[in-house]
Amino acid sequence: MALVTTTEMFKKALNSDYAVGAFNVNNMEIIQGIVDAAIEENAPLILQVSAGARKYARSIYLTKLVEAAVEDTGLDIALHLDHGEDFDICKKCVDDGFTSVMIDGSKHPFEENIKMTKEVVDYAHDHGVVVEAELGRLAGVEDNINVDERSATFTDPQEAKEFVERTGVDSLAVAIGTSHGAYKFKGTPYLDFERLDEIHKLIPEIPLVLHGASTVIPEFVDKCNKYGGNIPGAQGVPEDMIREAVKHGVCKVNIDTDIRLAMTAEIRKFLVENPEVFDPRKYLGPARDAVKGMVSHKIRDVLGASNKR
Ligand code: PGH
Ligand code: CA
Ligand code: ZN
Repeated sequence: MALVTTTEMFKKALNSDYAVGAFNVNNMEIIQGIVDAAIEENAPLILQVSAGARKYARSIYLTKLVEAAVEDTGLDIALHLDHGEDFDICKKCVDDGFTSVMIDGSKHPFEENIKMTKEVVDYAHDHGVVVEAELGRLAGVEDNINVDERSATFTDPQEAKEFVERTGVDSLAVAIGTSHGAYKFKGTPYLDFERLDEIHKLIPEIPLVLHGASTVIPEFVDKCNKYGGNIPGAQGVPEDMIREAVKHGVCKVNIDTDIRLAMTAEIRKFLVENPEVFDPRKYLGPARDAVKGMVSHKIRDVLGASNKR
């Protein structure tokens, strides 16, 4: 039992037909719900923490909670920094015991992205930590993509090859049409699988990462709205599209929004139905169960990662 890097997890996933779930965490109940699901499904697991989550929870609390999960359950878990924006935060996380960090230089010009990524790779590898980088920009919901804009923002396959060769990065996040949050598409969902395929064929040994991969599960959106929420028109990546992406080299699938929705739906429902209750355990407990149920479903039915530990 230990905090482990993603190296072994990705090696197995790359040569097989499943992907490892990477779930964003920022408190105890979320961590426990996810870990319980991974145990139940006997699945490999990445817990990831953003800079915002580190700030919210105060970084040491999250690290210690994840260490507690490892000690409590005997599960191998990779602890990953999500969207590190510069060398400093990546270094801090390496020094804090993270086993994997993401340097997200995707908003910078190509050469600058390479330079930043290389610097993080050098430091992280010296300390036995693996690195994810990103190339191309995730589409926002306002970017109603036409073909020209697509090639301007989506990951260019040839650039991806050059990027990986020059940085020595361990895995690569690609932009093929997903975006963060609960409003990913205005009309029909679209992902550029041809592009994904081309990238995978050019760098077959590099595990690809799909950000913005929440499905924005309608059941949870409806439940939020039914119990006083106001999130109309939310739409994510259909589950079938995630399954398709996993067939084309995607080894890590990032999920944050679906956790937020599962939790909030449950808390909203509980508080509306039990107005006399004010013990946080009474609603955070069911919220934890809801996270577990949702994550089990993802691992089993979407990522195909059950019994792949
Ligand atoms: C993600 C999560 N985290 O890095 O990419 O994306 O908003 O789709 O959960 P979602
Ligand atoms: Ca695979
Ligand atoms: Zn992301």
